[in-house]
Amino acid sequence: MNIQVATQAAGPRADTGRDAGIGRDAAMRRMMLAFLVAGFGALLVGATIGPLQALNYAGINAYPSLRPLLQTYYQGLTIHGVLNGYVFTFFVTCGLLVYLPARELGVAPGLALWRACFGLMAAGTACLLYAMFDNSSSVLWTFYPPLKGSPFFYFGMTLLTIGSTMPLPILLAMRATWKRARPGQVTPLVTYMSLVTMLMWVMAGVGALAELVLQLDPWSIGLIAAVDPIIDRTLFWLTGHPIVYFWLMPAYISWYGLLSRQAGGKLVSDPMARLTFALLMVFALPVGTHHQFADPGFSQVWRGILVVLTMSVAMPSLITAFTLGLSLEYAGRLRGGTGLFGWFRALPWGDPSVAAQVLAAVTFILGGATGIVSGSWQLDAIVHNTIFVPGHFHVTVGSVTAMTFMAITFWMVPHLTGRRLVSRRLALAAAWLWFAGMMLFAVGMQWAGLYGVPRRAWVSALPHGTYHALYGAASVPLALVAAGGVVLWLATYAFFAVFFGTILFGRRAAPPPVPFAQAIGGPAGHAIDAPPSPAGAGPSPLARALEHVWILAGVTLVAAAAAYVPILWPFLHHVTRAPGWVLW
Ligand code: HAS
Ligand code: CU
Repeated sequence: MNIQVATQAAGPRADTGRDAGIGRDAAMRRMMLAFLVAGFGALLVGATIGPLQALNYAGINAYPSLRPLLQTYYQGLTIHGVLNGYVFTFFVTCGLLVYLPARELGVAPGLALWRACFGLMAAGTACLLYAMFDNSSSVLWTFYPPLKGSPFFYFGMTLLTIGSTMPLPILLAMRATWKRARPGQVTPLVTYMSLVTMLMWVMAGVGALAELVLQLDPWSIGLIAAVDPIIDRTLFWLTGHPIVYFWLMPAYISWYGLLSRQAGGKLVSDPMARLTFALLMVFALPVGTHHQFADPGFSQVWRGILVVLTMSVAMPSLITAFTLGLSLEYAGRLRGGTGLFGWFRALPWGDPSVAAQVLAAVTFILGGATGIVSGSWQLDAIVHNTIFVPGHFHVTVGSVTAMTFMAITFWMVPHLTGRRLVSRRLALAAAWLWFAGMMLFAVGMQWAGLYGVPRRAWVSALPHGTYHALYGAASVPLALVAAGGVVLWLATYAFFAVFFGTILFGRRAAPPPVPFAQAIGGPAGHAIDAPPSPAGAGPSPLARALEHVWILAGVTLVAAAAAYVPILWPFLHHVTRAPGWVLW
């Protein structure tokens, strides 16, 4: 049963003082902290391995000295991709997308389901860790068959994925409770964005879950002898493209829902934030096959359509660039910034949470541009399977998502634990080092990709002469990659010193409230930590129209079916049966 809980320890809606409410409030904080610790614990391991891959590209082979912990570059790369891409992001997101709406609505989440979500994901992670560290499953984060890992890998991945969908029913129940008390009102912004994100993810997850449950799980335990690599790749990308928005949208929730307040201003448009989320959901699912431009088996016409659809999915991010840019400008001008760029300098750069998020947004200009390059079929032919692609995704998930999540911890850990940040300066250093390291690393990779340096290649294991003959022309960009990797190592440890230092040793202080932003022109109750005010302006017609999330979900499913049935149908009529390969 949902009950009203205290929404902010030090916020305007004070605790009712009821014991049950206080107990539940403490339980919520503990759970949220557990999600953060599990997620960031995964990042600590994953990010520690990352720079080894950067050194690999500069011709430095650190792997032989890491035996028996790591046997190969491919084992390290699998651990890096799985822990950072899935485990880190899923734990943090499944915490935030329950906790923030619960605070915003003032409604307690279903704790049993939230714990089950944590438990399933933790069990999945344990299986994955076992499978990856025993060197049985160096199948990389995409786990493409016919590469064959151990059953622990595929069952672990299945549990992790199922667990990650569980916030949806929790959110639906909280929203229903809130709406029952306020018939006809639109869902507050942060809850709306969280709900659309989870709806998108649950629909998208069907692809990978079908691949795992119908093919890879039974194959791994010998129930079926062979699988179809092309069908499985297609099912993977049905989830594998939307997953990038499952990484991006939680960061956008913070940018739209919190950052304008943290920066000292207001969100300039609540309906634009809703529109962005609705469009991301509708366009995310149909475009997965843009990862398969180089694969055989589907028509040229479809490839052309995919380019158009991919450019469409970039549109909501362009809306975000303008809405966020204007919100930041508004904050900067309120803080006294003048002139063309004075507002940018006037932002509260001394606040590590603001600095990390603004820097993350700056990296996304490069990340978005390289995404648009990859989304064009002709240009993708040049960069596909080169290190241009990891260059692209380190200035998206590696910066936007990772830095925004770090930024959130800078206010959230004090909020959850009642402990002050151990060092603002170290937190700021972590943000700037991460930004500098990621930019060096990504620019180097994108530049080297244009020379044709392949991704996912243990190039440092080649004899020196061969390495130089093949990649000598790209030595300058590859040196940037290595330098970026080393700077990222420093950033990682600066961040973790702050994160764990605050949890363990931070000085006691009054916990800060959740910095929910207020929207300009929106009703007072929109996206702020106050109950809706009857005197406020009514929600915009756009916000009202977008309130019909089930219709939007229906449109998404129809669009996804229209894009996937014509591609999958011929594959289903020409099934290839591949036995498993173990190449490591
Ligand atoms: Fe991507 C490959 C296309 C976005 C992640 N992508 C990947 C892979 C990953 C990934 C992990 O079409 C590799 C998968 C693998 O292992 O093979 N991607 C796109 C497009 C977008 C895009 C069109 N990707 C992302 C995001 C990711 C992500 C987001 C993670 C979070 N991507 C592709 C394609 C491939 C691909 C192909 C396959 C390539 C291949 O050959 O294999 C778009 O959504 C991007 C739109 C973004 C923008 C930027 C907006 C900018 C903003 C910041 C504004 C800044 C402000 C600050 C306001 C248009 C919002 C103020 C600052 C001032 C200076 C004033
Ligand atoms: Cu994609």
